[in-house]
Amino acid sequence: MDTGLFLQSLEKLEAQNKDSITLYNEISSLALKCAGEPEPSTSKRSAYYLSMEFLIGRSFFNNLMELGVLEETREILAKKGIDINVFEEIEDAALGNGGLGRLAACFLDSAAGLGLPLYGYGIRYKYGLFKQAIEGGFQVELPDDWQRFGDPWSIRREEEKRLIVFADMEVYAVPYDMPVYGKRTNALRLFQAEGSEQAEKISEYLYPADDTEEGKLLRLRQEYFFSAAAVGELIEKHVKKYGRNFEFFPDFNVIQLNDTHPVLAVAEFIRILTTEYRVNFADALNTAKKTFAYTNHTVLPEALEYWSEPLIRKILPEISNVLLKIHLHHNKELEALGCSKDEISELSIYSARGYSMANLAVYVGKAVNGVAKLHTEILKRDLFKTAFKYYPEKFQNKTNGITQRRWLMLCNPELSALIDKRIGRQWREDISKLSSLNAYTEGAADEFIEIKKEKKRQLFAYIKQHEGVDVPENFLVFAQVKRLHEYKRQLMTAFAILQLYNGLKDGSIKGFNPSLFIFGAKSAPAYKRAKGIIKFINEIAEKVNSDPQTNGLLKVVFVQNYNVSYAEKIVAGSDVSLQVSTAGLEASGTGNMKFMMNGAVTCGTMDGANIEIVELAGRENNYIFGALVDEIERLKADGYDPNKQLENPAIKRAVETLVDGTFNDGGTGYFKELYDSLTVGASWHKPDNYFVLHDLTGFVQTLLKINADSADKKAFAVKQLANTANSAQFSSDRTIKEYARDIWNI
Ligand code: 26Q
Repeated sequence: MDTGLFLQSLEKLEAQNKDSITLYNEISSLALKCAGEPEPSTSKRSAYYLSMEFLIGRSFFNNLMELGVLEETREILAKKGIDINVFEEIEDAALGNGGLGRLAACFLDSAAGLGLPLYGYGIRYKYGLFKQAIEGGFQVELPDDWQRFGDPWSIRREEEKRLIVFADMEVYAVPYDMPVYGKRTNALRLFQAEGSEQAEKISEYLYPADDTEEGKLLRLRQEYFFSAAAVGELIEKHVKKYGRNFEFFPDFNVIQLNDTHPVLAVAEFIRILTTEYRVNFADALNTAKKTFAYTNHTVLPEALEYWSEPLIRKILPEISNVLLKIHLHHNKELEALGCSKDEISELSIYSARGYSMANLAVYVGKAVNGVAKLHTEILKRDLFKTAFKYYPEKFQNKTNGITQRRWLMLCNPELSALIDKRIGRQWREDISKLSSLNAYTEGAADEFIEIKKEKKRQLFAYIKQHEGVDVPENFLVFAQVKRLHEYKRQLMTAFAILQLYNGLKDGSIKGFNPSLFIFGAKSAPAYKRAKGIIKFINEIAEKVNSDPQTNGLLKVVFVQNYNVSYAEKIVAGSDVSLQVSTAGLEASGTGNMKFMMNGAVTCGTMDGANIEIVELAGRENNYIFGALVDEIERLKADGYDPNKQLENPAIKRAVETLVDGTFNDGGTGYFKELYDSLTVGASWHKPDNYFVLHDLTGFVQTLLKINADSADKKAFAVKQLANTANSAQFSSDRTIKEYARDIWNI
């Protein structure tokens, strides 16, 4: 970064009579120019991260911070009478919908921060994840036209566009590079589809509805489009530099598949080698096996991808041929390994359901990793049990992480300053140093309490402005913010709140400290039960917040349009992180890590990375409840009957509000459907498939315990600070170092 030039030019920048969007574009463009272009890799091997999602959030503040000019920019603008916070009006780039996409963004940040050559490849969606409004308690989806603010952080590479060929259409993939700043400048390369109105549809929406044949085709096109563009480009670069010596390709390139969405890259890779360069199939496959690695992010059966053969054949006949060849080759290998018929059919890439992208990824991937210890164990034990039997060497764990630059330094400069004061600034370069803070959890507790108060003030002001809800400063803050899904059990939290409310009303709960529950979540537009849960929470919020008997003690707010920028405020201003998924189902979670780093205690189940969090920060500094994975498995085997739980009057009272007229779902039938899902089962699920009622009582007791413990402000702050002090392990710097060492060899 030419800091001098940037600051000088900024001083001279004419700011009068310009609106904030114009200024945002001018300042960003200036910074981009002074920072210089992304660097081509000088190391032998580079890693490429293929992902359908990159949930980067707002670039402005983060990039200026990474470039080391955020504070000066703030000051120079202040002199011009401009509050830098006006740029908070610039909306996030939400080119992702949740953990997997945010993880990709954290990884890019960490790799750049560590000086490692990692490049992201994805899609430049015209519209990101929908903007959510809550109207009458219901989720309303609005298009996210993020580019209307301009896109000053992207560089269009017209001259590097590539033609992507489908049987029925040809499409240009035009790259846009977003620099990723750190010790080195890497790039996130997003492809935009162009060439015709039809073509443009491919990069129009993130997750188009795929409940119709047309929708499925569009999604298939998206997956192939960016995978083929990425692989085509890497092969072309290799040939230019080293000729057709593809056996050396893996010496220079490693491609990480972020879940199965980019797995068609494998078939495209083999297609190009075999048809365009006349490499024989077996050699091409072998090269692929040394090039690709696969990360699994979920064990939920409904999220495993299958592509029907006719669908692929229709628009990608050559890919279909390649897939079939891989399948046959794989089967032969399995026979040679001595697999039984059943094992072969289980591992089969092709079956009656179509092509299994996961089986393909496990077969071709040189490494297969889960994203937290428990998750990886479950992959080895259940989902990929047989694959693990035959290829145990492929399986690895890489526990997720988050970037401390966005998730601590940027979103919580106050806490960062406290850390500086106690242990010096080295932790900013080497996050492992953060553990020295353990010596100051007592000594710095009072100061921490003041900082938490300040972050709450900031959060509450924002909530007041955006949701119209007033929260007094003394409230203890519980937050559950994440995608809306039944397995994450926002519904269980809703019932728990009702139990607290009932207990406060009838006097059975005494000495309760004022508490706020924050929810933030988007539901997939077609996911009816999730939408019902949003409405239910909003009905509860209205009732609880408007009851003068309790509203000095209990408040509920469902924030609209939860996104990265909202998260930055919520993680810094919360006391208690709610991570209450059914054990075995949350692969890792990363929100849990953000809260931990900002000094919140975890109230959660033994699931995903929660297990590692309490292992490191101490069980005594967190609050664990609920059935363990083994117990869940036993309950399933023994025939769990949720109706038994309803014999408990407190549970019954809370659950019956779904159907007894207490709340109104506006005639949608949502609440009855939720009730049925718990009591008789809905869709293909058993009743209470996620064990909400089973874990509810323990949850309520745990909430009450936390509430009581929080009365000793100092002791509670010590617990919170212990979480911050032990959070270095959850930096994505650590995760990326592990990928670089164990999988990428960069
Ligand atoms: C699958 C088939 C068809 C259409 C869409 C999908 C699909 C899309 C997105 C399936 C899954 C996803 C996203 C998954 C995801 O975000 N998983 C989360 O990944 C995080 C990072 O590893 C973990 O921390 C979370 O636990 C996990 O839920």
